[in-house]
Amino acid sequence: MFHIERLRLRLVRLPLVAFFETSFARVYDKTFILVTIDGDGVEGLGECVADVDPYYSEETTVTAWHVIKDFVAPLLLGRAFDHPRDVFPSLARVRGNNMAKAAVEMAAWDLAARRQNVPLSRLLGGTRSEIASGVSIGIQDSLDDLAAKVKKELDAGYRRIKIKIKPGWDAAAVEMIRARFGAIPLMVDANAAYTLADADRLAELDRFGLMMIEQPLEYDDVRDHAALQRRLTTPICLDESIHTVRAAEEAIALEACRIINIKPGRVGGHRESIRLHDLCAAHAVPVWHGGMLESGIGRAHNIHLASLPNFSLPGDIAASRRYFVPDLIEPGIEVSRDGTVPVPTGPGIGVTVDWDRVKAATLETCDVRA
Ligand code: OSB
Ligand code: MG
Repeated sequence: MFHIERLRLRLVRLPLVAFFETSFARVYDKTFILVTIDGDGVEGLGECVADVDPYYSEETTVTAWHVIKDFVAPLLLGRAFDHPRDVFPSLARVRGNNMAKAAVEMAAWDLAARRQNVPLSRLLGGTRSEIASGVSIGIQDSLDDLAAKVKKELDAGYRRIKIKIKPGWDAAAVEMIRARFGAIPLMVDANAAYTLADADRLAELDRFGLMMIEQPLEYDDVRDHAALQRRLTTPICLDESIHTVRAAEEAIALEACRIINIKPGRVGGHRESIRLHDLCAAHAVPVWHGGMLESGIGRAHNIHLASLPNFSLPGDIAASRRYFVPDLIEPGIEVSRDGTVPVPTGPGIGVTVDWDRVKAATLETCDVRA
């Protein structure tokens, strides 16, 4: 049992070590909301993955701030919960806004785990002591730049390479990687940059033996992905389209994908991620953990969640140094030479926050009490 007594929101901005480009935007820094929950003399932390612009999903830092402060907080403050799995259902009156809900819900899981003095992975039902790590490489200015990035990440030990693609930066990039690096575990992510009219062009990727193609079509589509999957031998993995467990049920029933990427922010937090994980396991659909350029705080949450058994493919959970130097946690997340990350064993998310760095990166703060 734990109480939610105070919620603190901080708007934090961190410069990225290198720009990150997807089919929808190039970004140089990361601005996000850090959520702290106080209760019973313990503190829980959550990171909101909404960006400043509504290009990956509808939510932004401004909408999430508003929804947390004015709608989520009043439903939770002053209440006691037996278990953090009860937090998400108590927010049912608020439609959607999963990233806003997830940041608070995940902070509640961290708080509950700290109260019990156990690692978050234990409370979530994790079974592994380390997770397999892959990298997501953004669109580059040239194929030579891309080749240099791929080489660097393979040398660092990462277990699979994902590259971002879009029309005009797809088959040639994959062909170059296959020519220079051979049969490495390789996949692509289009972030919804194509339509079903591009099916022939996407089928040209089949000859490269990719592990999967992630979210080729519209961000909220299931039906066209099912039609596309019937025309591809490469497995489709859905990311953006899986915004609820129900959407995953539909996608699996329609055979719109063979793999699913789980991001807790996209589905409303840890409870919904576990339900999605279990649904996929029951249908023999492998899952892997996605990433949203999180700081070490959100990244730590992701590591604990990815310790569940059906996370059978390497995820987008890489070392802190690929994103932020310094990170908000000390030490940062490290990846071993064999491409794994240990699951922290301390209470809660099990990482140490450098509050001076948080303070220096904070643009705005807001406290909400019962
Ligand atoms: O589609 O997985 C995505 C980053 C921002 C928004 C969407 C995505 C991504 C990534 C980066 O691929 C994954 C990471 O390294 O955090
Ligand atoms: Mg993606």
